[in-house]
Amino acid sequence: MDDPKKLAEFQEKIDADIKIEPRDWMPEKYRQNLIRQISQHAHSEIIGMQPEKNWLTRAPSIRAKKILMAKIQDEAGHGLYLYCAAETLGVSREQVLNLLHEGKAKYSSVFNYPAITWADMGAIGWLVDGAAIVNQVSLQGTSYGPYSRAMVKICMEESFHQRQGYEVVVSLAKGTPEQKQMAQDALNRWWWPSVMMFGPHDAESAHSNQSLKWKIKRESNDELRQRFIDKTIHQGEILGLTFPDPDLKWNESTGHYDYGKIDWDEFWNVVKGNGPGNKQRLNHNIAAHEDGQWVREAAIAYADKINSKTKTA
Ligand code: BYC
Repeated sequence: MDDPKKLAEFQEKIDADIKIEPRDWMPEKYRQNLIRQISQHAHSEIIGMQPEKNWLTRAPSIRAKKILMAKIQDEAGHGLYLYCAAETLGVSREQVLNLLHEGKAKYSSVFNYPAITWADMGAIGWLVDGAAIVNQVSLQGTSYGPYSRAMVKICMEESFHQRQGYEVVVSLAKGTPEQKQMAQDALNRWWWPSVMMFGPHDAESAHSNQSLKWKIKRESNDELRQRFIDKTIHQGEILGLTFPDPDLKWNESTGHYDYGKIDWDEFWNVVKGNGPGNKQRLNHNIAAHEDGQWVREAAIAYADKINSKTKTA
């Protein structure tokens, strides 16, 4: 049990929008909740590289290849940055990776879908990064200092990613009828998984109440989902693309788009490990980690060598 006085002081700091820093006192549940969310966020960035790396060798031009390469590299940076933020809470990189590899830690459901055409590179940037930005701009205001600062840097790069994807979609949508159809097909397949990225509806969201009270999250899953939908529809319609949701329509009275029912059975099925690509994604991450063992050993040996030289000097 946390000391009630300390708990009250902590809540006062949160209410006053004072950031919590690694050495500050924090309730154990706050620490655990942050470790959970930040490490899962990091896993998403790292596993999220996989659908895109699939197209590096088949990009339609050197320009497209260079841009895609830079984007994927950014995602790796985001993951490493976020693992460091999690480490400031007293957990090791090894611990969080073990939880992922044992299937106990989650990563974003959206990365378990396959990227089967070049148009998917457009849809991922436009929709998946587009959804991620909405979520991450909100998280810039999170109460934990290292997470908040990581979000500021990450959001700058994500906005480039969203444009990279939209540029691919624009060029396909304005191309031949076959190319436009590729863009439409990618939109059809990536729309709902992107809408699901925001997590369960607020009433079903296990962590939201406490996370909002502690300002780990600044807005609810449904608020962010609605913002993403509202800002994205026009971007598709202007290209003559249609969204795979017959219930999508502008609601004059709410000032938002109404949207259809989300298939939560599909969502939970994917989250529980049974989506089209879960096994492949996780196995690939485990294999890459094992292949990298010698790199980690070499880095540690090198650091030891430098340290012993500094001590003798
Ligand atoms: N997928 O109580 P809730 C990127 C889980 S990568 C899987 O609402 P919370 C990119 C949730 O974890 C950036 N699981 O949770 C990279 C919880 O289970 P646990 C991706 C999900 O945390 C490469 C349970 O459901 N962005 O942009 O309050 C290429 C109940 O949910 C999902 C982030 O990671 C899901 N979609 O709110 C391209 C954002 N949704 O942990 C692009 C950071 C929910 O109790 N994370 N669950 O076992 C967050 O903002 C929050 O964690 C969420 C969920 C809004 C996702």
